[in-house]
Amino acid sequence: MARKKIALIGSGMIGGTLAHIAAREELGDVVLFDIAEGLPQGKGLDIAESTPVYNSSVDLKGANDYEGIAGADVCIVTAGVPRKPGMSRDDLLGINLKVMKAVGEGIKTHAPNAFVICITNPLDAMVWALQQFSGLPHNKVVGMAGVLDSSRFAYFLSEKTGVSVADIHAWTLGGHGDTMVPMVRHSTVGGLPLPQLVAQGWMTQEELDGIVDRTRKGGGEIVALLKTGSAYYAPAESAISMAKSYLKDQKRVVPAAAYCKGQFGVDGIYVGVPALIGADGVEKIVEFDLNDDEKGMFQNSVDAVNGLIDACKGIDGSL
Ligand code: TXD
Repeated sequence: MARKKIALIGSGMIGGTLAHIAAREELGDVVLFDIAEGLPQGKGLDIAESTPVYNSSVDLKGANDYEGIAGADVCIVTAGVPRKPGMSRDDLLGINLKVMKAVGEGIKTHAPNAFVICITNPLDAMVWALQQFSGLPHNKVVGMAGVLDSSRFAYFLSEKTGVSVADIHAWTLGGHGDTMVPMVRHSTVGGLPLPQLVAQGWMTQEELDGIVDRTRKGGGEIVALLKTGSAYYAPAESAISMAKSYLKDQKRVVPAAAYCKGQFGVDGIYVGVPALIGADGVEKIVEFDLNDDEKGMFQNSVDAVNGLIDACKGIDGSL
C-alpha cells in the first residue's frame, strides 16, 4: 500500500510541530505548505534530516504552490495569524477569512478527496467558511478545538486529584471561545463523574469551578506567557489524534467542530460536539443528554458562533 500523504497548510508553529509528530509517528509523507518562501522547505528539510535517527521512512517536502498538496489524504489547516496578548480569537476573523478563501480554493482544486482538519481561529467560523470555499462534503471537513480544550481540562483535573491523565475522561463542547461548555456531569476521573468527586471530598465545588474557568481561558493563559503567539504543542497533538482516527479508521469519538444537521438542536453550522471519526470522516455525532443548565450554556455558545458566521457573510458576499 502506498504511503499516505499529509498536507500541512500553514507551516508556522503548529504546522512545524504537526510535521514533526507526523514524521515521528510515520503517518505518511508530509508536505508543508506556506506563503512564506523557504519556511516550509527549511522545516521540511530539518525534520527529514532527523528521520534516520528514529528510522522513520517518510518524505518531507516544502511548497509555496498548491500543486504541492496534490492528492493529499489529509489536509491540516493552520494558515493565518495567531493571537497576540490582548487579542481575542474573534479579532482574527477579517484576516483569516481571506486566508480560508485561498486555502479552500487550493484544496478544492488539488486535494478534493482529502479529510480536512481546520485549526485556524476563530475556529468554528473558519471551519464553516473553509467548507463553503472548498465545497468538500461536510463530513470531510472538521475543526479541531475540543480535543485541545478537553485535554487542558483533563490535565488540570489530573494535577488537582493526582489521578493519571490516562484515567481521566474530560469533555468540552460548544464553540472554541470563552463560551465553550466544559461538561462537568459527563467528565470522569477514575470513572467517577465530577459532581461525585466533589461529593466524595476529592476537591471542593469552588476548586472545580476554578478548573472549569481555567479551562475556558486556557488558550489565553498560554498567549499571556508566550507573548509572541499562541499554543502549539497541545494543538498539534490534538489534530494528529484526529488525523490518525481518520487514516487508521479508529472510529474514536472526540469533541470536534462538526457540521450539525439538527443534532443538539443545531442546524447548518459547525460547533464542538462528540464526533465519531473514521474512514468516512465524521461518521456520526454522539448526542449527550443535556440538562437545562447545559442546554443554556450550549445555546449561548451557538449564538456566539452564529454571530461570527454573520460577520463572515458581511465581509465576503460570496458566503
Ligand atoms: O484549538 C485551536 N483550534 C487553536 C487554534 C489553538 C491554538 C492556535 N490556533 C490558531 O491556529 C491560531 O489562532 C492561528 O489562527 C492558527 C495557527 O497558529 P500558529 O501558532 O501555527 O501560527 P503561525 O506560527 O503564525 O503560523 C501561521 C502560518 C505562518 O507561517 C504564515 O506564513 C502562514 O500561516 N500563512 C499562510 N499560509 C498559507 N496561505 C496563506 N494565505 C497564509 N497566510 C499566512
